[in-house]
Amino acid sequence: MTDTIFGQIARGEMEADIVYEDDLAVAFRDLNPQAPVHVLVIPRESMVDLNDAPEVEAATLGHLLQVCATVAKQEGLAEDGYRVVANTGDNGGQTVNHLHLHVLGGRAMLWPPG
Ligand code: DGP
Repeated sequence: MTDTIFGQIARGEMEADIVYEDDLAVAFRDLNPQAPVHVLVIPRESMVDLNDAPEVEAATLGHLLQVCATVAKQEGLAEDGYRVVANTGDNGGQTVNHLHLHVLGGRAMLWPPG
């Protein structure tokens, strides 16, 4: 499995502005925010992207969504709404090969995305 900067953040080897963490997941602010609130939720376990999902514990994947909801509530996004995105592969615009969910909020999102 390729090591990435997110793997280093998950192991506490790289600094990040962490807003939530537990045994399975870490959530931290995106370095290049695309919205007033932009948090990345990653599994501690290394997986490249959603293509790995069938081989991963379903509970871990479900937990990542629960962490997104926890973070959204914590950041005051729950009532007005927010967007959760998993960019996957080249066409998805993925640049870091460690599964991550973007939690974006604090403004109205456009649809369709670019
Ligand atoms: P994606 O394009 O879906 O792979 O998103 C990767 C995001 O990660 C991008 O929005 C910028 C962010 N990012 C890249 N390197 C770092 C870093 O070292 N720290 C933090 N906090 N965010 C990073």
